[in-house]
Amino acid sequence: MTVRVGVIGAGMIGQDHIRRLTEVVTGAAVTAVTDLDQTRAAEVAARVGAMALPTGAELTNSPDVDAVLVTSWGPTHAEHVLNALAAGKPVFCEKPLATTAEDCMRILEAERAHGRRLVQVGFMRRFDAGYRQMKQVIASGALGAPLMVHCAHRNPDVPESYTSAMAAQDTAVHEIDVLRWLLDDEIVSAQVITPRATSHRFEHLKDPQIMLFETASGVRIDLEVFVNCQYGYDIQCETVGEKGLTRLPDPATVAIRTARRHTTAVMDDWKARFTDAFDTEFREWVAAIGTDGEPTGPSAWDGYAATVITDAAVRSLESDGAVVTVDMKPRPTLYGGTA
Ligand code: NAD
Ligand code: ISE
Repeated sequence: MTVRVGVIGAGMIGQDHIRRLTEVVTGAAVTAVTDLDQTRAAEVAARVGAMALPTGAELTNSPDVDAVLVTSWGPTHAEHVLNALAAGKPVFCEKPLATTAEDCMRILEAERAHGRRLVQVGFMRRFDAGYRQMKQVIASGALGAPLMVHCAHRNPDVPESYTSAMAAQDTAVHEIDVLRWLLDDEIVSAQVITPRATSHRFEHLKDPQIMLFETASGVRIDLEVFVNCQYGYDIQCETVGEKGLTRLPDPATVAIRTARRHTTAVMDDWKARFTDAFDTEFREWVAAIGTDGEPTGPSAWDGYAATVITDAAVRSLESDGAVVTVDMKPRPTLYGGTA
């Protein structure tokens, strides 16, 4: 069966995912596109032979759309996900699931009313080959119990519109999700401290930031978020256990020797670094919903958890580095919990 996907939001990542769904993944077709910018929607839709529709609601309710992909701005996600749930259609939502814990809860309640999963959140690192290998190593017990995780998330630069809170909400949110999954553990507290600020930033921005998280079992995580590091896009992750450690590999790029130097390239951005992960993420999503309609990737619960943990980190940043307890509700049975 071909899964007919309608896309809400034809900006940077929306266009990239449309290309992926039409050129990389088999078993899917993009049949409808909408964007606040209707000219953009029409251009993008025409490239792939899809309809351009005026609103997200019309797209979701179209009989030519089996599943919805939400790639609009974060504050609009909740409305589109709730519409898809009301229509009983699977929905893939780029991160964040919603920008408030309350909206995430509304989504969880709407999904639970169906008694099955329909929502997947776009945390693509779970589909990255390196993180998947690290997870296998940790789960095998070869390292003993994990004790500490050291991470860095560096972007070369960010626009003036990027705020200090976005370091948690937009950037660290990827580590927050992938570490909960990697360790199979929950984050219970967050603290954010700020070293001397780089001069390569807009004045309003606190950059870099050091984020410290603690999990329910006592693992300590330190994460450097440095979004104006200048030199490239660089993602580091090392988990130290009782008997050894496992480290995320750097992406493979050819070595160059010239002028008495031996070099390898550093990636430019997240698009290049996680291309394969995004491809796998969509292959698995299309295969899952094309088979039994139920996604198997990061759930609405994971989206909720990421939002409440980033909220705690932002509160810490805004209260001069206080340790903030994560206020998470009990996990419902639909998502592997007992509530
Ligand atoms: P963008 O600004 O390039 O594109 C967003 C598009 O959505 C714009 O064209 C805008 O007009 C449209 N839009 C906004 N609200 C809409 C609405 N209610 N209905 C229809 N169209 C609407 O932004 P982007 O960089 O593509 O980011 C989009 C989302 O993807 C964000 O939530 C962002 O956090 C997420 N994202 C995820 C990753 C990742 O690594 N997984 C990377 C980048 C962006
Ligand atoms: C961006 O929105 C992403 O999601 C990227 O993966 C991340 O590296 C970047 O910092 C964010 O701004």
